[in-house]
Amino acid sequence: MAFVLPRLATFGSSSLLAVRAFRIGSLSKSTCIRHRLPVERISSYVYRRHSATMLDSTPTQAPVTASDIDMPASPPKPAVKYLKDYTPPDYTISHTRLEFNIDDDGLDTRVHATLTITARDSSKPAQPLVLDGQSLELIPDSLKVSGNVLPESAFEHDSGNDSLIIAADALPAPGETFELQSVVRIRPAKNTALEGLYMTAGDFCTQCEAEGFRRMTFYLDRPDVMSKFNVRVEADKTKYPVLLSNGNCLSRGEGKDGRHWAEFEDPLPKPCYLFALVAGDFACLRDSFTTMKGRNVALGVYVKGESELRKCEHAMKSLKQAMKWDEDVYGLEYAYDVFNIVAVPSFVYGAMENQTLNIFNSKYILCSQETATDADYNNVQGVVAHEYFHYRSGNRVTLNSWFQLSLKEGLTVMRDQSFSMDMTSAAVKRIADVVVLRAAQFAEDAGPMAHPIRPKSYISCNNFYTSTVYNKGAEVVRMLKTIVGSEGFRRGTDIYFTRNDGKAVTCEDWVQAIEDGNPQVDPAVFEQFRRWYSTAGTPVVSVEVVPDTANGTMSLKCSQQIPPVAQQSTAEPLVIPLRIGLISPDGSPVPVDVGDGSPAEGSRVLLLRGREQTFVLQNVPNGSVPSLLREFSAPVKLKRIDDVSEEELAFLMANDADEFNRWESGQKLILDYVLRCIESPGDFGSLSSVVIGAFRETLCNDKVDNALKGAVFTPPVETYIIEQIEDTDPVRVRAALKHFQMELGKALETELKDVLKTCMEESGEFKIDPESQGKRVLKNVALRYLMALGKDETSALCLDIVRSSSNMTDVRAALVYLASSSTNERDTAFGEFYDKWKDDYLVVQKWLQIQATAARDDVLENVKSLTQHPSYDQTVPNCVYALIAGYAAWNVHMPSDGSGYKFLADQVIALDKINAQVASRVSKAFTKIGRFEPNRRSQMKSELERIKAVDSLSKDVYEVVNSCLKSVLYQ
Ligand code: B3K
Ligand code: ZN
Repeated sequence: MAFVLPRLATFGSSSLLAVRAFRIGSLSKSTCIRHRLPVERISSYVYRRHSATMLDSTPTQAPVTASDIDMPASPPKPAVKYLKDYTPPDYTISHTRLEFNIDDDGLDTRVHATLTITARDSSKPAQPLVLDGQSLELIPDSLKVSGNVLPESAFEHDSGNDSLIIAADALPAPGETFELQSVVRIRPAKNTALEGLYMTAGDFCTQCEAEGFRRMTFYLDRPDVMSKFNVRVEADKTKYPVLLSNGNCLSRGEGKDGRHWAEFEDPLPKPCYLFALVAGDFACLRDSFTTMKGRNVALGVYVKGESELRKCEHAMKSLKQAMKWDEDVYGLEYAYDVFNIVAVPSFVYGAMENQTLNIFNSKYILCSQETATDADYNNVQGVVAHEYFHYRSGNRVTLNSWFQLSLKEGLTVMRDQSFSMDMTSAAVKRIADVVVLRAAQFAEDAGPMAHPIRPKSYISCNNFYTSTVYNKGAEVVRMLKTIVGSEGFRRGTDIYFTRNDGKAVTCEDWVQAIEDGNPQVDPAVFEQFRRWYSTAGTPVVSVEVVPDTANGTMSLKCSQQIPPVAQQSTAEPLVIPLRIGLISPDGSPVPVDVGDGSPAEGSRVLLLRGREQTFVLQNVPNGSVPSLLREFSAPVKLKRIDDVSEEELAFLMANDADEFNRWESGQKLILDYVLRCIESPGDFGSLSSVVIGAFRETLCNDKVDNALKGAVFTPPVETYIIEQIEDTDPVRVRAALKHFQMELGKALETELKDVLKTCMEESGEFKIDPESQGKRVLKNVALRYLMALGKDETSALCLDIVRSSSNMTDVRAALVYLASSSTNERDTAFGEFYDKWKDDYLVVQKWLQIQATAARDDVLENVKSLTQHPSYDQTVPNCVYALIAGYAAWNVHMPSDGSGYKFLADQVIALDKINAQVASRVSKAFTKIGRFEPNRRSQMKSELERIKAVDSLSKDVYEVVNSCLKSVLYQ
């Protein structure tokens, strides 16, 4: 798997570029403006095949013209941006006034902008003002500097390159503040990219992160430009009665012809990616929150109609819990008077943290017992909290560039995970987060798009909203907390939030604040810790446990290796906190004594810093068993070099005080068995009595929480197993997993039936609390194993649940089990379910996803026909994620004839014309190319080449496809 990718060509000095670069279009009048463009702008216009010539030639010639250059046959390669090239902006915008005149149909919305601009460094020579702008129609003579219309010769609107360039000599001298006015026409109804201002279900809303603001007006669309905003929105009053934007509403009024307007002011400067505007017809659930200083904050959750109001109560409750938790745990109070959330059906992401006006994918707001599962309820709680927490970690303290994305996302994910651990079952939440990390992030870290949590380069920053930036980023923050302790972490966060309030900062500023809050920690630890921000790949920590019974010691001989990954062949050792414990043979905890005179009663954190390092534990009773990497204290792969027997894992499963590691030991038992089955496909052995006994004991142990039992019985997902082996045949993986479930189901049939019966009898009134949810988890896990036995009575029970259960958790689970079966009940259940829920789009999306992810040979045919179903709409991201991304994640690798890959490539090509970000997300299924056996690899390669050859492919899809193809080349 080792490969090193060459970088795309970088370019030389800016003067060289100035004389050799040319643009697509607008060549004639450009020379006076062009020669002052910054490097990053010009490089994106340059055809790569000319780069070698450019770098070799002498930078003294006269500007070239179009006729001097033979046009390349291949399309231009999108430009790469590098972290090392960051420079602050030439200009700042202290104030932004926007007026949105919204037309009824979304085909001719006018945006008037007045920007108050100053050169950032008045001692520097005047620079051209280069503004971003995409899909904007500039109204003639609307561009004015300090009230004077700019002549056409003074600016260049290059729609091919999404920019507006105003010549330096058309602007006031550096040091003088000036106003720039413009009017543009936009067409929200035609905006299928769902960035900027767009229409969803007849309403208008915005999405600006990362670079959507430029689709509404010409601007310095980068997070280190922070501005105060005043906004006026005007629209038809009947069609769009609700008008919202950031901050406080200063005034409202009625205009002519049934129109109305509202004026908003956001007093705190913010980057434009946090701008938001909504105009539509919504119902609102209102509430309020009293802050720790006694201030009243008006809260609102806006949804499509009155009937949806009861479905946002959980979201409102979660918001209030999050506001209180941030005060209690971080001492952070909300400072505005208003906080609104608007839920919309068409949204590319989960939600967006716009200042005071969050906009959400309705999937993460709406929930009711009948339509949402327990997982949905927990997701709503987590996502509402996440977006609220961004108010501080992201909004008040923001980023200086998109390379620093993990600064806000890693920290905010860590904060939302801790919040959910406090609100639900801590161990089960931690397990769920680690399952996601291992299945998604570890795979990403070993694939063609591996990158550090702070990427060094990108083509499209939208491609880097990844599991690495988010989930591994959260683990890195969590490790800092583990190293400095809870109190030290709070001292550090206090410094971070106070020192950087209102600033655009970097990951470096974050680590510095934690370091400054913790002078008791050796600064060399922080220095080394910073490497996590620039190192890709999942470290492997190998541990050999060597007991010395004569001396009563136990040596942990540790080493760390960081495997070579895309664009990184070697890496320096990292600081890895290993939380460990010891268990005596009778199951009781043993204090961990590292010989420093203060043995720890429970767990102890050891810092692995060298490539090899041995820790010697003292006063260890004979036969004690170590519990390593408790709570998953670092995002690493732990390998025990000495053999760990099934008996030892069973012992840990029963006795470890760390619930995470009880679960982990069970997972190891399952994984070892499944991997053995994969190796010997014709001859699956039976499960050992030790394994069966360990699972039986967990199932029947009254002291173990039901939700934890459910997690223990949930086998590792296929995507995780695939990462454990080379040259995988996914058909074998599925067969081995299925066999494991049949074996365990057979062995524990009586106990599982008892559990199912008890849970069904005790289900009682529907509640959302850890205990009730735990019962549902356990019940459905029992049903899963019983269903694996293929008995008619179980499929009949599943159908009965689909028909009669009043909660979606149980209904969905039963549908999932039926989906992979070949029973008559399957078709009946899916038919009846659709008929019942066809008017509820979120439930229909579940129906699509369950079919796309079923373990059956005919899934592809079914998915193809579902793309033609009246309920499937390829312009709605949730539909695509449910059906196409669902299929891509679970089934695309199954057909051995490559038909899955062909279908996926067709979908990527079609979706790219509608929404590049959605297409790019779907295309990431191809990043698994390195994992599979040669036949599948070559099928994927052909499809990737087909996608890459498509005319006007988006840079988003190009970047993914190109990385995958390069990884094949360098394998
Ligand atoms: N910040 C948004 C994600 C925006 C994605 C832009 N490509 C949601 C979040 O992480 O909170
Ligand atoms: Zn976020």
